[in-house]
This record gives sequence, structure tokens and C-alpha cells, in this order.
Amino acid sequence: MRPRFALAIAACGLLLTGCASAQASAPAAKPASAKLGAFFAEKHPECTIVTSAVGDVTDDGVEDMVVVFRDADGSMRTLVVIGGDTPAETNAVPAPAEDQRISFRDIDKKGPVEFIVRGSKGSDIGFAIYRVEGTTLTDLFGDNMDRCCDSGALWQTSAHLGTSRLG
Ligand SMILES: [Ca+2]
Repeated sequence: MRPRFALAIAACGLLLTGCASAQASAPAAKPASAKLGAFFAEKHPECTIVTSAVGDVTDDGVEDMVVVFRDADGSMRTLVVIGGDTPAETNAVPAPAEDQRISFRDIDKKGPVEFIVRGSKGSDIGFAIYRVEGTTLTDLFGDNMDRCCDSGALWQTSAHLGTSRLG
């Protein structure tokens, strides 16, 4: 009776240990955002990331990062850092001035997944739906973005960020 009891305790301990180590190795999805965030920071030291979200928006199984950032001139923009062995990035588009939020949504039920950037400027609230095609960030639909983003001057200054791909 006694040895059996000891065996049961040992088996139980083994199970618990196994379970504990499995839990410890589970949350390991962070490196993608760290790598993509570092790529952005290195490429645009003059810009500040306001918010970002990681998801595969190019439908290749590799995580990408949607970045809302403040440019050197103080204007808000959105671009996507495309994940891969050599990261790339899309063109930048105007982003809402305040309270920016990014969410992923499969609008058309086929890849790649679309994403929504919403936000405000004062009492104006707006949003836009985007899709990445190649390295181009395409604005599919939006509402009130012209009122919650900064003025048209940003469209011109965004040209220097343009579509750029390394390698
Ligand atoms: Ca991807």
C-alpha cells in the first residue's frame, strides 16, 4: 500500500511539473512585435510609435505590425511593417489625431485580413478600413477621417516615407 501511494505522489508531481513547464513556455509570441517595432524605430528614429498591433495582414503566415505613429512634424500616420526575413514597410497614410485604436477584421471573408484604424480629433470621431496589397496600404472605406486626421499638408509630407522595401 505504501509504495503505491509514493508512486502516485511521484506521478502526480511529474504531471504538475509537466504542466507547469508547458505553461511557462506558452506565452512566447512577443518577439515578432519586438523585431518589427525595432525595425520601425531604426528606420524612423524621428518618429514615435503611438500604438501598434500585430497580425498577419499579408496572408503569408508571418506576423506584420500595424503602426500608428507621430512623425517629426507632429502629424499622426499609419503604416504597416511587413514581417519576414527582411522586413519591409508600406506607404504611410494619415491617422486620427487622438485616441487611435487598431482592430483586425476579415471584411470580405478572404485573405488577407483587413484592419480598421479609428480615432478622434476633438469631438470628431472617424475610422478607415485598410488592406495591404503587396507593399501598398490601400484605404478601402472610411468615414469622417478628413475631420479627425490632420490637414492635407500631411499627404505631401508623407511622400518621403513612400513605399520602401529593403533588400
Ligand atoms: Ca504577413
